[in-house]
Amino acid sequence: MSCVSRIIDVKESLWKDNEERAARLRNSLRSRRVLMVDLMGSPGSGKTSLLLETLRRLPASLRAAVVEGDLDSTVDAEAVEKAGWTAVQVRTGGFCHLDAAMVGSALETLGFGSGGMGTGEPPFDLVFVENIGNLVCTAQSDVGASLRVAHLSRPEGDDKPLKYPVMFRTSDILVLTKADYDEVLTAGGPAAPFDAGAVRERCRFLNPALRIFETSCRTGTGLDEWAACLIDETRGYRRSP
Ligand SMILES: Nc1nc2c(ncn2[C@@H]2O[C@H](COP(=O)(O)OP(=O)(O)OP(=O)(O)O)[C@@H](O)[C@H]2O)c(=O)[nH]1
Ligand SMILES: [Mg+2]
Repeated sequence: MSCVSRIIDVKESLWKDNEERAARLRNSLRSRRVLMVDLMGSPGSGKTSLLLETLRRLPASLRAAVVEGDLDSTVDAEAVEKAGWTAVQVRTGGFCHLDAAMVGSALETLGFGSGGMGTGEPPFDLVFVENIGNLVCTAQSDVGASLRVAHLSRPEGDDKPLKYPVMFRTSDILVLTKADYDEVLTAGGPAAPFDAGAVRERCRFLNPALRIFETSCRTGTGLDEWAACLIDETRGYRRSP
């Protein structure tokens, strides 16, 4: 066997191991009626800002916690804790995405039992995982969440579904963030409006079931609607068999 095929085998087996662990984690959380949400998107797309606005809008009866993923800082976890919520930081030390084992360890720290897969009454009903800022690898790595939310900010441009289709194909929800930005400089051209219609059309082609929200943490646009959707998801999840 050549070196190259051995490398491919190892990679495939690592992905497979992760997929199996993620499926077990998802089933375990589901059986305990816990909704875990994977928040993905480029660095700076507005994940933490939207998360903080979302947490503020949750009813007090919903016990929520946050797993923060970063290469090497505790900035976002500190911001979440400062706002009064429980957060656990996973520092990947250079790894570009979270995987099910990392998230399982974080859940264990939150009190979900060994590898996040204990039994009995869970300490939280809703867990947000803010993944590493990355539009590529995070889309390919299953962390065991039942709801996958992609974030795309207007300044990133409306061509992203064309260039990074996996993220848009594999997500359940897309949030178009920073709706307060009107014009975006296009590569090699003049400033042009961000074409949300084109994004919707490109996404419909990739993933007809994708639900799309538009939000702005600056003006408040769409925040209540987005939070209401998430609250509905959690309630439905807690009722589901
Ligand atoms: N104008 C505007 N700026 C925003 C909005 N949301 C976030 N920002 C700004 O965008 C920058 C990045 O926001 P974050 O929430 O930290 O983005 P992030 O995706 O969590 O970033 P990473 O965790 O580093 O990947 C900050 O300066 C925010 O203040 C918005 O709706 N409108
Ligand atoms: Mg962040």
